[in-house]
Amino acid sequence: MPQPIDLYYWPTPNGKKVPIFLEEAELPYNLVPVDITAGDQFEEEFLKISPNNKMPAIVDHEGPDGEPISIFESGAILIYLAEKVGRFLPHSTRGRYEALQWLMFQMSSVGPMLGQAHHFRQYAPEEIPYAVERYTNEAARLYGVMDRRLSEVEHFVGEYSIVDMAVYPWVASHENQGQSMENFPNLRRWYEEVGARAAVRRAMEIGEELRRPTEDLDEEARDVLFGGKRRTS
Ligand SMILES: N[C@@H](CCC(=O)N[C@@H](CS)C(=O)NCC(=O)O)C(=O)O
Repeated sequence: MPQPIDLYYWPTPNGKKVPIFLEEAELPYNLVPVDITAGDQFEEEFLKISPNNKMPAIVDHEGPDGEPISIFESGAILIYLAEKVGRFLPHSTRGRYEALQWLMFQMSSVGPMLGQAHHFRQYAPEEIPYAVERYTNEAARLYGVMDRRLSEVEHFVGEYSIVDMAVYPWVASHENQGQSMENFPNLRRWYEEVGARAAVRRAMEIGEELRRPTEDLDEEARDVLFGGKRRTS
């Protein structure tokens, strides 16, 4: 019986990528809540695992050499887990690089830009039309890139992979980013298909009870997430 993996987690799009994998692969895990609205991400013990003060992170007590290993950055976690179980990352060299390039696209563009669109549309204390327009337009451009790709292939790299797991929770939040699935029929077809998977449905509910609705983010929480309470040392 494998030892459970510790999953340092809060229910956000980046967080949800990892339970999607764990549920798909049926790997046992312990949820360790990291309340990023209360500042848990700045705790000394957590920074040892995740020095950039962000979740998700994992500790696998049965690492590659039999010793515990900790990993931060959701893309690295997904690659690690895929290699651990030998699934959800193509085995051929060509297929592997195809997956890695789309995963990097998710990590460097889809996550950060859609995150900014959400931030300026919902969380910014004052409306900044330039920022709202810039990031909403960039989100729409990225949705277009994904829609085009998914007009050619069933999933981002043909077979269902860690790329789909990384993109799905971000697309699930499309309304917050000012996007309508009506405009992206191929992405919508993919979104509905991936969202119907039992493991994805289970994962998307993980830790939902922990979340505070946007309107409940009080001044203190906003300061921890976006303001002067963000410690760097
Ligand atoms: N590139 C990182 C981003 C992770 C990330 O942005 N996590 C956010 C929540 S979605 C977080 O923990 N924020 C806490 C903070 O910035 O203090 C990854 O994909 O793992």
